[in-house]
Amino acid sequence: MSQSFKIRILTLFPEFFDSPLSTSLTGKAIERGHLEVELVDIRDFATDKHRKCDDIPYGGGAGMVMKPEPLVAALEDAREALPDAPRILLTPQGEPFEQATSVSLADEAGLILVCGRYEGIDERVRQNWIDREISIGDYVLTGGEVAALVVVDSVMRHLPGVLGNQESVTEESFSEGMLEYPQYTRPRSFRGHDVPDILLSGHHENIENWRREKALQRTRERRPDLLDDE
Ligand code: JET
Repeated sequence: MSQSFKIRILTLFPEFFDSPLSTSLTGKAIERGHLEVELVDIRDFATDKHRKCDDIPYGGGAGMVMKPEPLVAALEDAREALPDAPRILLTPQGEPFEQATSVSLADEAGLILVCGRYEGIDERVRQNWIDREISIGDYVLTGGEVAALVVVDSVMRHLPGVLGNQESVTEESFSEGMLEYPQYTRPRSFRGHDVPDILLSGHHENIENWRREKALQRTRERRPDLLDDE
């Protein structure tokens, strides 16, 4: 089996990750040794007695800024552990995180994910100790933790051995780059709403064509932007 993919997460709230990382497919990937997630508490790198990690902004204004010293010490420690992994800051100012981003991150020599809190991190840290900035979407979160979980969940699915055959085949199907076709399960009739007859026909070619048409129709209606290039 291929070596375990290592992700180190720098955060002020390591406990935030406990249940999401132990549950579902991510939990399985960790159990089976495909993925290793190291949670590092930035506060452990603060040297003063109050273990202070934030401070007021120069120039004034509301809120607090993450102090450089503990964060850079945590980043230096991470560099030593994962010398070739990109140091990625989760921030609304980053490049948009897309499926293609996720696929390419799975090809890196591990990841170092930095979760910002407060109004952000000191600009000098961003400029000199961060390789890349990623945004999971145009909204503001309380901190980068939820965004880091999105990245872990999505990247994990591209690691060799994580998805079973069934799930991999679904990913490669014609609907790649389009929205998914509608799914149904038993019962055949539910509170007066029936499953389309074609899905019960056993005619695989007709079913495939129907699904392709539904996926296309749904994509045209909801996300025409997905059909623009290609
Ligand atoms: C986010 C990521 O909100 C998001 O990330 C968390 C966050 C909140 C506040 C500040 C921050 O860092 C900013 C910074 O940039 C240099 O220091 C990050 C929304 N979409 N993707």
